[in-house]
Amino acid sequence: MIYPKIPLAQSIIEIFRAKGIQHIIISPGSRNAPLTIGFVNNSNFNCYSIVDERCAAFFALGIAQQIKKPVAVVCTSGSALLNYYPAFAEAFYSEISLIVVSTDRPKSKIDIGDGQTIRQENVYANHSLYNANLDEHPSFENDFLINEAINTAFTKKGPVHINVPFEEPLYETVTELSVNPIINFNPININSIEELASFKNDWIASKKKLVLIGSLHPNSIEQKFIDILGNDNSVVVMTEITSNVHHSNFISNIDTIITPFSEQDFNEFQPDILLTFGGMIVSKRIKTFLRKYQPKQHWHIDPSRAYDTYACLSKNFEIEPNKFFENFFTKTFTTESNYQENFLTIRELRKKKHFEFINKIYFSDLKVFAIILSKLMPNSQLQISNSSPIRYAQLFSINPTIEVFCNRGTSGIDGCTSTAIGAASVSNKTTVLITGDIGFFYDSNALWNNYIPKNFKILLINNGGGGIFRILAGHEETPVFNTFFETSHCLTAKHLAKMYGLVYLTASDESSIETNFEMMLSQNEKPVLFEIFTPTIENDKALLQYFKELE
Ligand SMILES: Cc1ncc(C[n+]2csc(CCOP(=O)(O)OP(=O)(O)O)c2C)c(N)n1
Repeated sequence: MIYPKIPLAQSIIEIFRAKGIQHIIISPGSRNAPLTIGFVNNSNFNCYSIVDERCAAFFALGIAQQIKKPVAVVCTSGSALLNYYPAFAEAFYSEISLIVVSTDRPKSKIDIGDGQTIRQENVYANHSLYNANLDEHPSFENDFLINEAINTAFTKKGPVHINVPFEEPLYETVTELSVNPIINFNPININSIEELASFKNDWIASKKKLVLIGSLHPNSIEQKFIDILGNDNSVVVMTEITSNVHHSNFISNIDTIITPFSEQDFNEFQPDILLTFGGMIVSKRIKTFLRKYQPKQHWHIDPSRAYDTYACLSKNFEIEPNKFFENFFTKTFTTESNYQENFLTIRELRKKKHFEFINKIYFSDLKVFAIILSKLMPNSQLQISNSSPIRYAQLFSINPTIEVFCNRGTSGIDGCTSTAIGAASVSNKTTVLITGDIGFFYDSNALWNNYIPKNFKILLINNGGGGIFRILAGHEETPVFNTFFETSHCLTAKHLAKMYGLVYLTASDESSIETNFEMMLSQNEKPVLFEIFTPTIENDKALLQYFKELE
């Protein structure tokens, strides 16, 4: 085996190995050479080379999102590690474990005019779950910090930072280890189940309970608990597309249901108890509603943290949802109520109006989403970009065997493609990314990647700019709007597809989508980029009319 000569680099590699960190995404540089050499020459690790650190970190995030274990990124000193920050923040808010290993010069070389040198220690302090600022000399303390960083990434779910100073020479190797670092594993803290009796009583007594489920990994919630919630007439369950939870009595198209609500409907809908779990909520309308019509109690279930999103958080159960339900639903009970029934009646009404509208609406973003979402193959993985793509997608029901993901931690447009490629690289399912044009062109370096699976497919909805800004209030058709908000353009992805060796398909009407969608699905020898052009100035009108005609 080949090891780097520097003992600190050896320690890092040995601790990572012992803790089962498997995927290492490396961006090129000299300062990180000891780690690059060590990781690449060690068969315990899958190493990936990605030049652009922003893309590399989002790619890592995509892998971690799928394998639900920490993934490491390794870079050189200087501005390199600042490019990890967007993904670092996304990991923090999406609760995905990312280990950033930045390499550095020794302390004595900082701020003395050396090149590629910045103040690296604690650089992610605002969003980091743990900062291990190592010392260049091998020590127990270094080992302890590395262990703590990795243990934190495993147990707390989120990003951690290890900053590693190396002195030159950096490229020397040895064949025997000169260190035997300490390895310790944190005992996992299982939070004791609190006395739930009083909460159970409130739950049973309440006739209007709203359960709102944010983003969750597929199969997170046991079916028996889904059934209990879905079959309780006093419970309305609203899910987001990223929750990956399905039941015939759940309401999955939140905006479609509540946008036409009158004052009276909102009053009837106002819950006594709001129970939430899962990650960030996309629907602005449900947030606005709950902030205005607050429940008497808001309980959130999450082992790591709870946001007071509706300014009425009364209880955070610091426990996994399944464990909570196991202890909560200990015996069967019924609460007389027609809360759920009322909303299922509304849902049926909306469904009818929805289909009437979708069938007659002209070619537009809305129509395209209706077509493509209905055509996605079962058991595939769907990655969706920010921001209007995820909002459009929420208006439709999709096949429950399709797993859905979106970077909603910070809702950035800066790494959706990279994340999707990372996720696809470790998934045995066909992965489809649906993205807008600005998000796609922003992250086009994502395609500078040798690990894109052959069955990866990008559906690029090119509406000539940031279509979301046409939908938002405040839109006025002025040059200022076009230049500074919409950032309108005439770019296409044709040449990018050619440059990166992707099969390129286009469509600009329903029939060309029909033909080329089949081509896209049958192409499994190369990744496909299917660019669908929609009419820039018609899109928002179609959507606004949709919400009007739901009533
Ligand atoms: C890194 C980052 N910069 C800016 C934004 C603000 N923003 C949100 S959506 C959007 C435009 C997205 O346009 P596009 O990808 O074409 O999707 P469309 O809205 O047209 O469907 C921008 C600039 C953001 N979310 N993230």
